[in-house]
Amino acid sequence: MNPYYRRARFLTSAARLDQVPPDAGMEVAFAGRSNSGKSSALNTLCQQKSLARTSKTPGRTQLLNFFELDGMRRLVDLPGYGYAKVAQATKRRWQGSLEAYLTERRCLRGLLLLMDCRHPMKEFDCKMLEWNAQHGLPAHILLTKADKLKRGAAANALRQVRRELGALAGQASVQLFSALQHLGIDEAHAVLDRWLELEDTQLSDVDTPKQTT
Ligand SMILES: Nc1nc2c(ncn2[C@@H]2O[C@H](COP(=O)(O)OP(=O)(O)OP(=O)(O)O)[C@@H](O)[C@H]2O)c(=O)[nH]1
Ligand SMILES: [Mg+2]
Repeated sequence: MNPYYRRARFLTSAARLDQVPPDAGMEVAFAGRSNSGKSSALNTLCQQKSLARTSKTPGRTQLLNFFELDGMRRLVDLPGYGYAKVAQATKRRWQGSLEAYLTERRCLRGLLLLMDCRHPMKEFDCKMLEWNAQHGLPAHILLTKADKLKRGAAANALRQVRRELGALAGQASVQLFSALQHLGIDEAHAVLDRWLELEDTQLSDVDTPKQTT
Protein backbone atom coordinates (compact mmCIF):
# COMPACT_ATOMS: atom_id res chain seq x y z
CA MET A 1 0.00 0.00 0.00
CA ASN A 2 1.18 3.47 -0.90
CA PRO A 3 2.58 4.99 2.33
CA TYR A 4 1.88 8.45 0.99
CA TYR A 5 -1.63 8.50 2.45
CA ARG A 6 -0.29 8.17 5.97
CA ARG A 7 0.91 11.75 5.63
CA ALA A 8 -2.64 13.11 5.56
CA ARG A 9 -3.17 15.95 7.99
CA PHE A 10 -6.27 17.94 8.83
CA LEU A 11 -6.11 21.22 6.95
CA THR A 12 -9.35 23.11 7.51
CA SER A 13 -13.14 22.92 7.76
CA ALA A 14 -15.53 24.96 5.70
CA ALA A 15 -19.16 25.54 6.67
CA ARG A 16 -19.72 27.44 3.43
CA LEU A 17 -18.23 27.38 -0.01
CA ASP A 18 -16.63 30.79 0.40
CA GLN A 19 -14.47 29.28 3.18
CA VAL A 20 -12.85 26.50 1.16
CA PRO A 21 -9.09 26.56 0.45
CA PRO A 22 -7.92 28.14 -2.82
CA ASP A 23 -8.97 26.21 -5.91
CA ALA A 24 -5.48 24.96 -6.81
CA GLY A 25 -3.66 21.64 -6.92
CA MET A 26 -5.71 18.43 -6.86
CA GLU A 27 -8.61 17.29 -4.76
CA VAL A 28 -10.61 14.08 -4.36
CA ALA A 29 -13.92 14.29 -2.50
CA PHE A 30 -15.61 11.60 -0.42
CA ALA A 31 -19.39 11.83 -0.79
CA GLY A 32 -22.33 9.68 0.17
CA ARG A 33 -25.40 9.38 2.35
CA SER A 34 -25.08 10.02 6.06
CA ASN A 35 -23.67 7.02 7.85
CA SER A 36 -22.41 5.41 4.61
CA GLY A 37 -18.90 5.26 6.09
CA LYS A 38 -17.14 8.25 4.48
CA SER A 39 -15.13 9.28 7.51
CA SER A 40 -14.27 5.65 8.33
CA ALA A 41 -13.07 5.04 4.77
CA LEU A 42 -10.94 8.19 4.86
CA ASN A 43 -9.31 7.06 8.09
CA THR A 44 -8.73 3.54 6.78
CA LEU A 45 -7.31 4.72 3.47
CA CYS A 46 -4.96 7.05 5.35
CA GLN A 47 -4.11 4.40 7.97
CA GLN A 48 -5.09 6.73 10.78
CA LYS A 49 -7.58 5.98 13.52
CA SER A 50 -9.05 9.40 14.08
CA LEU A 51 -8.15 11.69 11.21
CA ALA A 52 -11.81 12.24 10.34
CA ARG A 53 -14.47 12.05 13.04
CA THR A 54 -16.71 9.00 12.69
CA SER A 55 -20.00 8.59 14.46
CA LYS A 56 -22.91 6.30 15.16
CA THR A 57 -25.14 9.37 14.84
CA PRO A 58 -25.92 10.01 11.18
CA GLY A 59 -25.36 13.51 9.88
CA ARG A 60 -22.35 14.17 12.07
CA THR A 61 -20.07 15.61 9.41
CA GLN A 62 -21.82 18.89 8.61
CA LEU A 63 -18.83 20.70 7.22
CA LEU A 64 -16.52 20.15 4.31
CA ASN A 65 -13.38 18.86 6.03
CA PHE A 66 -10.14 19.21 4.09
CA PHE A 67 -7.13 16.94 4.65
CA GLU A 68 -3.87 17.52 2.87
CA LEU A 69 -1.39 14.93 1.71
CA ASP A 70 1.01 17.66 0.61
CA GLY A 71 0.78 21.24 -0.57
CA MET A 72 -0.76 20.09 -3.87
CA ARG A 73 -3.07 17.24 -2.93
CA ARG A 74 -6.14 17.14 -0.72
CA LEU A 75 -8.87 14.71 0.33
CA VAL A 76 -12.24 16.19 1.27
CA ASP A 77 -14.80 14.65 3.61
CA LEU A 78 -18.16 16.02 2.44
CA PRO A 79 -21.28 16.31 4.60
CA GLY A 80 -23.51 13.26 4.23
CA TYR A 81 -26.87 13.64 2.53
CA GLY A 82 -30.19 11.90 2.97
CA TYR A 83 -30.35 12.34 6.71
CA ALA A 84 -34.07 12.42 7.51
CA LYS A 85 -33.93 14.47 10.69
CA VAL A 86 -32.34 17.52 9.08
CA ALA A 87 -34.79 20.37 8.39
CA GLN A 88 -35.86 20.75 4.77
CA ALA A 89 -34.34 24.22 4.46
CA THR A 90 -31.00 23.01 5.81
CA LYS A 91 -31.13 20.03 3.49
CA ARG A 92 -31.74 22.22 0.45
CA ARG A 93 -28.90 24.53 1.44
CA TRP A 94 -26.50 21.57 1.76
CA GLN A 95 -27.57 20.06 -1.52
CA GLY A 96 -27.09 23.41 -3.21
CA SER A 97 -23.60 23.73 -1.71
CA LEU A 98 -22.71 20.18 -2.66
CA GLU A 99 -23.80 20.69 -6.23
CA ALA A 100 -21.93 23.99 -6.46
CA TYR A 101 -18.79 22.40 -5.02
CA LEU A 102 -18.94 19.43 -7.39
CA THR A 103 -19.67 21.46 -10.47
CA GLU A 104 -17.48 24.52 -9.87
CA ARG A 105 -14.39 23.19 -8.12
CA ARG A 106 -11.75 23.10 -10.82
CA CYS A 107 -9.12 21.22 -8.77
CA LEU A 108 -11.55 18.33 -8.19
CA ARG A 109 -10.11 15.25 -9.91
CA GLY A 110 -12.71 12.70 -8.97
CA LEU A 111 -15.43 11.71 -6.58
CA LEU A 112 -15.35 8.71 -4.29
CA LEU A 113 -19.01 7.94 -3.82
CA LEU A 114 -19.72 5.76 -0.80
CA MET A 115 -22.82 3.63 -0.51
CA ASP A 116 -23.71 1.07 2.12
CA CYS A 117 -23.55 -2.19 0.13
CA ARG A 118 -26.92 -3.15 1.61
CA HIS A 119 -28.65 0.01 0.28
CA PRO A 120 -26.84 1.22 -2.84
CA MET A 121 -27.95 3.61 -5.60
CA LYS A 122 -30.52 5.64 -3.70
CA GLU A 123 -32.08 8.66 -5.38
CA PHE A 124 -29.49 11.24 -4.36
CA ASP A 125 -26.60 8.85 -5.12
CA CYS A 126 -27.87 8.67 -8.67
CA LYS A 127 -28.20 12.44 -8.79
CA MET A 128 -24.55 12.76 -7.76
CA LEU A 129 -23.55 10.35 -10.52
CA GLU A 130 -25.56 12.38 -13.03
CA TRP A 131 -23.93 15.68 -12.00
CA ASN A 132 -20.55 14.03 -12.31
CA ALA A 133 -21.29 12.62 -15.73
CA GLN A 134 -22.60 15.99 -16.92
CA HIS A 135 -19.38 17.67 -15.84
CA GLY A 136 -17.05 14.92 -17.03
CA LEU A 137 -15.88 14.22 -13.49
CA PRO A 138 -14.98 10.56 -12.88
CA ALA A 139 -16.63 8.73 -9.99
CA HIS A 140 -15.56 5.61 -8.13
CA ILE A 141 -18.13 3.91 -5.93
CA LEU A 142 -17.14 2.18 -2.71
CA LEU A 143 -19.81 -0.30 -1.61
CA THR A 144 -19.06 0.01 2.08
CA LYS A 145 -19.54 -2.23 5.11
CA ALA A 146 -19.03 -5.30 2.88
CA ASP A 147 -18.34 -7.21 6.11
CA LYS A 148 -22.09 -7.00 6.80
CA LEU A 149 -22.87 -9.28 3.85
CA LYS A 150 -21.87 -12.85 3.11
CA ARG A 151 -19.40 -13.18 0.27
CA GLY A 152 -22.02 -14.26 -2.28
CA ALA A 153 -24.44 -11.49 -1.35
CA ALA A 154 -21.66 -8.91 -1.55
CA ALA A 155 -20.68 -10.16 -5.02
CA ASN A 156 -24.33 -9.89 -6.06
CA ALA A 157 -24.55 -6.32 -4.78
CA LEU A 158 -21.46 -5.45 -6.82
CA ARG A 159 -22.88 -7.02 -9.98
CA GLN A 160 -26.23 -5.30 -9.46
CA VAL A 161 -24.66 -1.85 -9.09
CA ARG A 162 -22.49 -2.44 -12.19
CA ARG A 163 -25.68 -3.29 -14.08
CA GLU A 164 -27.50 -0.22 -12.79
CA LEU A 165 -24.63 2.05 -13.79
CA GLY A 166 -25.41 1.11 -17.38
CA ALA A 167 -24.57 4.03 -19.61
CA LEU A 168 -22.58 5.74 -16.85
CA ALA A 169 -20.14 2.82 -16.61
CA GLY A 170 -17.55 4.65 -18.72
CA GLN A 171 -17.22 7.36 -16.10
CA ALA A 172 -17.99 5.43 -12.94
CA SER A 173 -16.33 2.35 -11.50
CA VAL A 174 -17.35 0.35 -8.44
CA GLN A 175 -15.80 -1.97 -5.85
CA LEU A 176 -16.53 -3.59 -2.48
CA PHE A 177 -15.00 -1.99 0.60
CA SER A 178 -14.85 -2.61 4.33
CA ALA A 179 -13.10 -0.28 6.74
CA LEU A 180 -13.65 -2.86 9.46
CA GLN A 181 -11.97 -5.72 7.60
CA HIS A 182 -9.57 -3.57 5.57
CA LEU A 183 -11.09 -4.93 2.36
CA GLY A 184 -10.62 -3.14 -0.95
CA ILE A 185 -7.92 -0.77 0.19
CA ASP A 186 -5.44 -1.47 -2.61
CA GLU A 187 -8.16 -1.16 -5.21
CA ALA A 188 -9.31 2.20 -3.83
CA HIS A 189 -5.73 3.44 -3.53
CA ALA A 190 -5.09 2.58 -7.18
CA VAL A 191 -7.93 4.93 -8.17
CA LEU A 192 -6.76 7.69 -5.81
CA ASP A 193 -3.18 7.28 -7.05
CA ARG A 194 -4.34 7.79 -10.61
CA TRP A 195 -6.50 10.84 -9.84
CA LEU A 196 -3.88 12.45 -7.62
CA GLU A 197 -0.99 11.58 -9.93
CA LEU A 198 0.73 9.56 -7.24
CA GLU A 199 1.40 6.44 -9.31
CA ASP A 200 5.13 6.96 -9.62
CA THR A 201 5.60 9.10 -6.57
CA GLN A 202 7.89 7.84 -3.84
CA LEU A 203 7.77 9.35 -0.37
CA SER A 204 11.37 10.46 -0.84
CA ASP A 205 10.37 12.47 -3.95
CA VAL A 206 8.31 14.96 -2.02
CA ASP A 207 8.81 17.44 0.75
CA THR A 208 8.13 16.49 4.36
CA PRO A 209 4.61 17.31 5.59
CA LYS A 210 3.95 20.64 7.20
CA GLN A 211 3.74 20.45 10.96
CA THR A 212 0.30 21.31 12.29
CA THR A 213 0.31 23.19 15.54
N1 LIG B 1 -19.47 -2.98 10.02
C1 LIG B 1 -18.93 -1.88 9.54
N2 LIG B 1 -19.28 -0.68 10.05
C2 LIG B 1 -18.73 0.43 9.50
C3 LIG B 1 -17.79 0.37 8.44
N3 LIG B 1 -17.44 1.63 8.11
C4 LIG B 1 -18.14 2.45 8.94
N4 LIG B 1 -18.92 1.74 9.78
C5 LIG B 1 -19.78 2.29 10.85
O1 LIG B 1 -20.80 3.08 10.28
C6 LIG B 1 -21.08 4.22 11.08
C7 LIG B 1 -20.92 5.49 10.28
O2 LIG B 1 -19.57 5.65 9.87
P1 LIG B 1 -18.97 7.07 9.48
O3 LIG B 1 -17.63 6.79 8.88
O4 LIG B 1 -19.03 8.01 10.62
O5 LIG B 1 -20.01 7.51 8.35
P2 LIG B 1 -20.11 8.90 7.57
O6 LIG B 1 -20.52 8.56 6.18
O7 LIG B 1 -18.85 9.68 7.72
O8 LIG B 1 -21.31 9.60 8.33
P3 LIG B 1 -21.70 11.17 8.37
O9 LIG B 1 -20.46 11.94 8.66
O10 LIG B 1 -22.71 11.24 9.43
O11 LIG B 1 -22.27 11.49 7.02
C8 LIG B 1 -20.13 4.13 12.27
O12 LIG B 1 -20.81 3.53 13.35
C9 LIG B 1 -19.02 3.23 11.75
O13 LIG B 1 -18.36 2.52 12.79
C10 LIG B 1 -17.43 -0.94 7.95
O14 LIG B 1 -16.61 -1.11 7.03
N5 LIG B 1 -18.02 -2.01 8.53
MG1 LIG C 1 -18.52 11.59 8.44
